[in-house]
Amino acid sequence: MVRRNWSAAALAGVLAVSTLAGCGGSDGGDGGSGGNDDGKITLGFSQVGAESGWRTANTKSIQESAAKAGIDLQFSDAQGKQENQITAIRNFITQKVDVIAFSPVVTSGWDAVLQEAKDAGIPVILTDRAVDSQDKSLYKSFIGSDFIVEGQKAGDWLVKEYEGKNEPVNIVELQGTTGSAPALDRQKGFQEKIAGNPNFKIVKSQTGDFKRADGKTVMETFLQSTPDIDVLYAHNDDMGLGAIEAIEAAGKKPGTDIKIITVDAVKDGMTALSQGKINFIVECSPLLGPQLMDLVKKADAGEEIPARVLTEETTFTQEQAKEALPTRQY
Ligand code: GYE
Repeated sequence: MVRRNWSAAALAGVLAVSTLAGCGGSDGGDGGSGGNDDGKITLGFSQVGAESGWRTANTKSIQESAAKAGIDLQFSDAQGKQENQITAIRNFITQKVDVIAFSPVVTSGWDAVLQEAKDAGIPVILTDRAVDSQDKSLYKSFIGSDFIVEGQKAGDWLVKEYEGKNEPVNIVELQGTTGSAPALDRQKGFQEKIAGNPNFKIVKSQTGDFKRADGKTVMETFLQSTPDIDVLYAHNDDMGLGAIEAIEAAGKKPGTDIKIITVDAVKDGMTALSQGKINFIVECSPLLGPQLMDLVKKADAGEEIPARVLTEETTFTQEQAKEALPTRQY
């Protein structure tokens, strides 16, 4: 009880101070760190966490491009939890930030908080991952990759790899975070492409939460239960890299005994690809910062912005990885 009283008193003090500061500001009384007292745009950004090399590169891109664009970035790390993201977004609304952007950890459960942002008149930009809200007016734009196309590219490569061969192909799949847009769509696109050939069979499919350590432990269980694995499809490089450790520990040769396809093309993944431990990588660009800042400026100015901004991406074979590695940014 005593503690509660203390924090209530402390909170009252903070509120009093920020109200005073707000009164002195040019735009009068909006207080909080979201106030435009310094003339800068304030962007509240809720990041998923730090689960992968992709995420680290994405965070760096957002932080660097905000600084370059002169945007005041309020960055919040949700540590992989949706409830933390919802709390962060509510805090941004209370602070009256100018624009909110976030990378939703999962697709569902956003309608209420997005409605709150809309009611507060704060434009929201989805970054990297989609939500399943039916009301598209709850956000202004969605910038990021087409994850279905990424899954299709992975499937296309596999179909071509086994062209003309008539043998059973046992595939294991390491899924990304359960319920996340990239996990759902990379699975869907891949399945679409391999469906036409009855030789292809996904014998095991489980989440590795986009993390290297989880990729390793799940692959260990796959190897124990399924001796004849031909192909691993991992929804990101990190899980593939963890799985490589498990495959090597089991005395098998990754890339040869078990063919490996991953998504992202971060430096560690590209290195393993160039070494022959991965066979094919579908690129997913984390460098969303510069385009996001352009959208933030336009949204803040009340300009029309495109509802969907797609990222340009390619794919890499082992040879292409060797060529691309020296100049790879992330
Ligand atoms: O592929 C994975 C990360 O949402 C596209 O999240 C992103 C994915 C990326 O953890 O490595």
